[in-house]
Amino acid sequence: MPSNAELLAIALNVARRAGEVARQRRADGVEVAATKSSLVDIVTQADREAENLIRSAISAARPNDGFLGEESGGGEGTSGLTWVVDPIDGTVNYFYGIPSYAVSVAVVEGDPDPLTWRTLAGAVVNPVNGEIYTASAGGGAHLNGERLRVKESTDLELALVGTGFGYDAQVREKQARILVELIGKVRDVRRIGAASLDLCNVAAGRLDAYYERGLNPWDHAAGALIAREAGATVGGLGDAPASAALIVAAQPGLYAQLDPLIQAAFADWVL
Ligand code: LIP
Repeated sequence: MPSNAELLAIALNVARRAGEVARQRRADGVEVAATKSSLVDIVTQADREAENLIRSAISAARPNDGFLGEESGGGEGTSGLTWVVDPIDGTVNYFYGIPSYAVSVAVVEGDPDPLTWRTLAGAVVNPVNGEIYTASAGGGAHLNGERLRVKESTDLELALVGTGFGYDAQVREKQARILVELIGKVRDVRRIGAASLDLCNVAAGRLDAYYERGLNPWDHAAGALIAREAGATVGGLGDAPASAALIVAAQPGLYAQLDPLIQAAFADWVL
């Protein structure tokens, strides 16, 4: 079994290469290649090209590992490791030219299920501003090589909280109603549009907390490890790990204040 540092080196290499492809294709001009779960859930040719690059490079470096990618789906391996990849997280930002999107590459041990996997390494690369977030299990989290540590705590009413909304209109309406319950209790809210960057912002202290329901595994696989290795508490619905049902990430002291409010707000929304 390779070391976490060796796995991180692979994740970082392929994320940086894919980020350069995404950046260049954006500069060349981007068009919608297809829609997925709804008319606003889009995929571009660059998404597909970036994921193909990542999948091929990982297959060459780690031929027995599994793969789970947003655009090309899954592929079982025999090594017990699976690479969980979002080639362009923040696809709508990318399509509109908003400079907040990232390549997210993580490698997990066990089944590719956020409720049971153990994330070993992850990299999130924003090719627009050159910010490279990395983490390995037990090895800490870094931004461009500088160690990241979250603040110990922030009072709830002073907390800057990130969140996001889904591609289904009825889901967005429910998410908005929950936001109405919370927004008056915190400093303010930010909707950045890429879960991987939201989680990295928590790790970097640029957000005090982040929560969202409806994420795919590839949206949060790397960012959740980066936030956790920076000292954030990361959890899900009730006592479960983060998953599509819910992800909450915050400084430990703030998590204790905010999570009960979030859990109560989601309690009426039966999945
Ligand atoms: C996005 C997430 C974001 C969420 C968006 C979308 P994508 O992922 O990163 O947090 O609010 O609806 O799911 O589709 O850009 O890879």
